[in-house]
Amino acid sequence: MTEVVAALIWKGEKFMICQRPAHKARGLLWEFVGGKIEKGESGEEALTRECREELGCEVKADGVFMDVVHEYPDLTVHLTVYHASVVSGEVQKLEHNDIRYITRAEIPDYDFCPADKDILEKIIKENELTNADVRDFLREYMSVPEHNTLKEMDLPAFDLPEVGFSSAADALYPFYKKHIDENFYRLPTEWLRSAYGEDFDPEEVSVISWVLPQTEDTRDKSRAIKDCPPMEWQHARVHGEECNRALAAAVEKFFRDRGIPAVAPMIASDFSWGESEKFTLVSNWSERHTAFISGLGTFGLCDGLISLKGKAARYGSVIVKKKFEPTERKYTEYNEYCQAKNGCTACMARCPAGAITPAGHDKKKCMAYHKEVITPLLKERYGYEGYAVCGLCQTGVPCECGIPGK
Ligand code: B12
Ligand code: SF4
Ligand code: SF4
Repeated sequence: MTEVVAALIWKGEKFMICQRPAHKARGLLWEFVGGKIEKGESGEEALTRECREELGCEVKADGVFMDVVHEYPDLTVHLTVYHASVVSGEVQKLEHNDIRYITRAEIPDYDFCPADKDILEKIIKENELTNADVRDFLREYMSVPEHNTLKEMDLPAFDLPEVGFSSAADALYPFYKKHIDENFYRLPTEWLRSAYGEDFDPEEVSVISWVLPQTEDTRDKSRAIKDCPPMEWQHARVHGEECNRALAAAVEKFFRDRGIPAVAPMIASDFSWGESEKFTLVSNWSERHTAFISGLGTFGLCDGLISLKGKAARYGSVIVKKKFEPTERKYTEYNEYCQAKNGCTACMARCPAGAITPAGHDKKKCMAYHKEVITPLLKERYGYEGYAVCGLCQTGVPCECGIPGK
């Protein structure tokens, strides 16, 4: 059996195919760039070498896409196809008759080597992703202990995520652009434009939003304290947020590996914060407003978003050029789940800074408490000098881990 490797290289929604030279076996048929593994080489090393020889550029393998065994009359090949990307240099035609980037829809226009049949079928099928496939991917990813960890505390950072979907064509996106800051906050299509340098039709774009609920252990410990949250909460902000960002990167890659343009604003190089007269501090993408639009929950008096898993949680999202069924918003008001209108004052009582009043959340007082009280308290109590957050208003309240009254 001949061991062969090949590269599946996506450029946006198109992938690379190469036409074999006329004088070789299977002449003028199309294939994926690659070749035989030489003695002592790993699959990845062989792929890099073959691409250097055939394309004149540096290509990096990034996980196996699939492998197949195919019997030709003259040889049997075990072909392993890798997700790969060009990391440096320009693609050149050093070996092939032609090199093209094609969309899935163009596959029938080309005659491929027979060994590639199952690979092409998988490429087509991978586009038929459902909401459930995406939710399963997120939950499976976060089920891996190394992906969901408070690190030195050796505890999971979060419970498994709940996932919501919205269309970029939802009227709430332009509504929030105006509401937050027209010159700063970006629409989903503006994020894609910035990442890919082209325009996208909002009808074809979806936003995947998730909530990562704090664990019962972290919530229990935070609930027991009145002035400064425990180290579990701090680590959930630091290491938990690292997991949240790694999840965003994994979701982005999940789509990009399938030739679907995707961007995770929170890890994009042009994610930024700014000062706002209306909202004190704003970022150019708001995870909470995205979760609200994506059917995950509504805002509370303290600003926190109350999801179906409660308010003690972190949020994340990825924008993709793919249509998904939007999650139904089981609410009409932006603050529907909050019980302040029925006299709830629990988050006001929990706030040691007096930053929450019936009028809402005073961000300046909240920020001052973080800096002036939490930071020195954490140092004194735990010798901790890292990024310090409060978040006491998220626990010991009726909206801590579910929709109050439901
Ligand atoms: C800046 C920021 C802060 C600032 C300012 C907070 C703020 N409310 O904006 C400070 C440092 C104070 C802060 C503190 C905290 N933060 Co913070 N923060 C952010 C950040 C980076 C940006 C938020 C932003 O852009 N806000 C913009 C303005 C517009 O939001 P807003 O004032 O909340 O919006 C209000 C209006 O839009 C109104 N509204 C909504 N729809 C409508 C419709 C109509 C018609 C009207 C009239 C009004 C209206 O309701 C909203 C709430 O009142 C986000 C991450 C992100 N990129 O989203 C995290 C984020 C919001 N923070 C988060 C967390 C967890 C915290 C803390 C608990 C600290 C911690 N890590 O433990 C505290 C909680 C403080 C609090 N009471 O909210 C979470 C949210 C958790 C949750 N349940 O909501 C986020 C999403 C981070 C994450 N990735 O999960 N944060
Ligand atoms: S504690 Fe009560 S008032 Fe505060 S956000 Fe939750 S439900 Fe609303
Ligand atoms: S994070 Fe702390 S200081 Fe800020 S509003 Fe909540 S309880 Fe108050």
